[in-house]
Amino acid sequence: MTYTPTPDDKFTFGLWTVGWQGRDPFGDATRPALDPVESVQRLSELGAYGVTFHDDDLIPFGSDETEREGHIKRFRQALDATGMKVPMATTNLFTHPVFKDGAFTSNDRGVRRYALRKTMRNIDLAVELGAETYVAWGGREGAESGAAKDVRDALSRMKEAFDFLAEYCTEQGYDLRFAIEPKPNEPRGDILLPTVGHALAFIERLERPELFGVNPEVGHEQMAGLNFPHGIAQALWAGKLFHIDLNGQSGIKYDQDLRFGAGDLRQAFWLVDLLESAGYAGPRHFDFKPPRTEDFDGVWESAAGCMRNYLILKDRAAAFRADPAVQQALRAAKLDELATPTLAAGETPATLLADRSAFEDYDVEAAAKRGAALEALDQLALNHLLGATA
Ligand code: XLS
Ligand code: MN
Ligand code: MN
Repeated sequence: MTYTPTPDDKFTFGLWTVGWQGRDPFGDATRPALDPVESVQRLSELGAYGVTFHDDDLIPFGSDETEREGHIKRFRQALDATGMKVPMATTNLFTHPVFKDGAFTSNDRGVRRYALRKTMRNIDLAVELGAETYVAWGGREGAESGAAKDVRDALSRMKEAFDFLAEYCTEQGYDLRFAIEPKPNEPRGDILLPTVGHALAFIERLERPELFGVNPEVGHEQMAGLNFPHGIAQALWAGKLFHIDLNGQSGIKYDQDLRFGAGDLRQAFWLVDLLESAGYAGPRHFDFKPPRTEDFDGVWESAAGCMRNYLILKDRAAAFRADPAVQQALRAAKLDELATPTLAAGETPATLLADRSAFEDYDVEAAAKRGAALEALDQLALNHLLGATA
């Protein structure tokens, strides 16, 4: 096994990931700006399938029309020359000071209308470049204090924005779906739609819910102490996993955006196992930040590491599933029974009430005594993850 990525693996990277200059709240940039054209070339050489972008990653904020066309032209040429794709794009609604109190939910109505226009403009470009998914991360849709945001009004404004954008895409005949990206906090003290669960519930209130899914990010759920694979499983179950942001995070702290595989390795293993066994067909998108300790060698090293770690985990997860000892342990732990409906076909409340074996004659003590056999199963998983199956 060489774990060398190819475009068939569908690995994609945001221009803002390898292009991150390392500016953080306590320190200045440690790396110069990276030309998007170079990112396309280098990522293609490393075996990636494509790149994604915020409008401002490609076209610096404030560029005039001629400059804008120039940036798009150079980018398009790089895509054509390398065969790299753009499956997703998104809007930067958080860097410019105008968005300090949010975009779609800013208290200032003029800012909200400006945010819609900025988004519509980049949707047009996304579609031109062949994107199928439009991500919406509400970076500054939130508050630091209680009275600052009427959350019910803000959710109404958020719904208004998404309903409007869906209407726009439908009118234009765009084949584009939206993926809402949850995050609990950072840069706001608290952000609206903080978890996958909140986003899934919100989507059902939209006028065209079928056009909306989620773009969960590993670290964002883990910042809230949540189990990422469980969130992904629920999104898959709901038919809403439209996109995914892969990276690494070590527990409940600031958004670390480590390379994929760093941070919680066990959750990374179960995540890859889930995506691969569920047949997730979308891009494996890395949204990470090469640490500011690194020069450009370190940047490309960490980008390559994201893909390599995914492929290693994919291999380990496949070996785990194929192992006869694991299959036996899965049966011992009754996973096949969980997949069997609790009620027989056509069973009604009356037939269950009439079934004495379900209650009156049920040996509840014997069932309570039986071990669930989950530890043996988990140790087998750990053996596979660590490559210690001998
Ligand atoms: C920030 C988000 C952001 C989105 C795209 O925390 O992860 O990078 O993925 O705007
Ligand atoms: Mn993040
Ligand atoms: Mn993200």
